[in-house]
Amino acid sequence: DSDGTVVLERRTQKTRPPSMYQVVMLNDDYTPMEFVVMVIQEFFSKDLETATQIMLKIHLDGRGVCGVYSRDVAATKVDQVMDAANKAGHPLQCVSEPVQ
Ligand code: NFA
Repeated sequence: DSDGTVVLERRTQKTRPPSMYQVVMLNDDYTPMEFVVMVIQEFFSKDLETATQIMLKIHLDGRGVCGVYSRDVAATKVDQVMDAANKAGHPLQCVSEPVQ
């Protein structure tokens, strides 16, 4: 254009980074069910009944969503869960992934 710079037309929609992330907990054979329920209550603000349902879903299906948050908050939740599990000596694993 007038100052000689090149301007490329964007013909496709600009891709935005995902805004929401689900915190997914994974099953293992060793972490006590009571510990998982406690962690879900404490870090995901669930009552005992809801936390128990989520824990059983993870136990039966291999994984389960504990909550959906912004990227930063989801990452903090993962850190909190992994910290608590490590300190208690349990192999519990937790990851965050973008909501499709
Ligand atoms: N599978 C574990 C057990 O039988 C319980 C568990 C549930 C672990 C959910 C991790 C996540 N003690």
